[in-house]
Amino acid sequence: MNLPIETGLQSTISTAATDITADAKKRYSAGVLKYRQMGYWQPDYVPTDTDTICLFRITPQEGVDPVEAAAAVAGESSTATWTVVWTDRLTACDSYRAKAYKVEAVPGRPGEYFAWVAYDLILFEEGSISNMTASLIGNVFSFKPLKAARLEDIRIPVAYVKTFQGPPTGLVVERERLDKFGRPLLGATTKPKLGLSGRNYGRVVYEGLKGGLDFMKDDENINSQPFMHWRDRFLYVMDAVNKASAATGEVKGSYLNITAGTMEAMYERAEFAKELGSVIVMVDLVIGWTAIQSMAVWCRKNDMLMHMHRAGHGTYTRQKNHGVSFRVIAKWLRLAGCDHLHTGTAVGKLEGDPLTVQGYYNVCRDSYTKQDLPRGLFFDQDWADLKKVMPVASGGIHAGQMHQLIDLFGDDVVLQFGGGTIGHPAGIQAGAVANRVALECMVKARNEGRDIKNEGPQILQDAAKFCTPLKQALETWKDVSFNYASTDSSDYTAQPSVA
Ligand code: RUB
Repeated sequence: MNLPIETGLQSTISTAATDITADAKKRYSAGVLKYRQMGYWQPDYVPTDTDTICLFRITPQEGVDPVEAAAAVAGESSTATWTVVWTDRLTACDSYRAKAYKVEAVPGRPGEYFAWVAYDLILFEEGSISNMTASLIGNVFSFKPLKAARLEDIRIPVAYVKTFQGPPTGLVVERERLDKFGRPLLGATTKPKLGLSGRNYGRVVYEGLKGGLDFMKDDENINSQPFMHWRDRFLYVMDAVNKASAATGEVKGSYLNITAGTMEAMYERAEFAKELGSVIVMVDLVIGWTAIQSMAVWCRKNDMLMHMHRAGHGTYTRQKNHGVSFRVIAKWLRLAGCDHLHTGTAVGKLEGDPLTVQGYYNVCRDSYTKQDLPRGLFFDQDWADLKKVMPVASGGIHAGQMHQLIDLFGDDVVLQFGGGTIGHPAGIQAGAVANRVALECMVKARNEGRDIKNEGPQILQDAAKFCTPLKQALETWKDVSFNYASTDSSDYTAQPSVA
């Protein structure tokens, strides 16, 4: 019977190969071996162009060898179980096994290690994020020898990228359909989140769009509650969109949240949105990977934009030592197919430091993402011409931060001010005017070569002399900041926070 060859606990990294797969008798006799002995640790392995590479942050339990922990992650996220099984020999197990090939201590984080693991292309079904995630984050995060584990980053091979359709419309075509270029798009989330009747909801949407916003947006938790049936919402919202478009001569939209309890209900809601002439529908991340991919296919067939609200992501993305980084979720979502993706604000009410958040934006908008450790990007990623996702900055932002937002994120972004529109002291339309004027004066100043990062407050004050709504917005929210330490910043650079 097999027994683990090395006995005793280790506290240092021993990276020597302990693979005994060459000796079939030793390797495949019944019993228990260490994962590193079973071939899940291969320090000489060189990943191929078609391998998926994952970087895990692991925190082994006291006394657990980090290399064995890395091998266990590779094993449990691919072919292994806790004991030797002879049925391995009925498969091409040497190539099917994921291989942990590098382990390094995380700088400045005692007890944490980075582990690089490579997966053969054959392990994942084409075009299925559900399948890929069932392996990569299926069992390993509950594994007892690990106190914590986090999937920090992933390199997806072009061969696998090409099995996905990606965003139904993409950033470039979105701009063409909306006929809006050279500036960020502007939006607002209708507030309060819950409770408005259809008619009042429609009034909020009209006011926001008429005042100068490009989009209004349903919130993540508005579906079809007793106070407002979804059909009422869609009817009143589209009435508002059409009236505002006619009044302004601009293409307008409002993200109709089609999230529902079943796929059938979501399709029904999407069809109705299309029938009413909406250019966009919205889903929440909580609907799950398969539902997201199905809705993306529907959107592509029906020339619709798909807005993704990342509702729920903080339950697994926020803590630095456990879960899945949002940069990985963003990569999966680009493959799965969404046109808009909430990616954080850096300056607002919700988690995210500036450089880390910029890393998420790059994942959405790059043709080829380069390794960028200060932004948390560990791998080069070739997107193989997959369409680009429009990132969305949303959550606790207001007109007074316009210079910071444009400086951080550039033009290809939707800036969404919910409370920062609807909470304006002179009303919703005034709130929208304030945001549109702040945006346009800042883009103009930037295009004229001014240093908006530093001169931004003065540029806004100058514009406010001729725009009372902007003046009121700046006065109302001037002291508001969410200056808290970030829970998820890069391991490779000091993070300045932005108030
Ligand atoms: C926006 C709001 C949204 C967040 C979600 O309201 O609360 O649900 O954007 O966060 P407001 P994220 O503009 O009034 O803060 O975009 O980070 O997923």
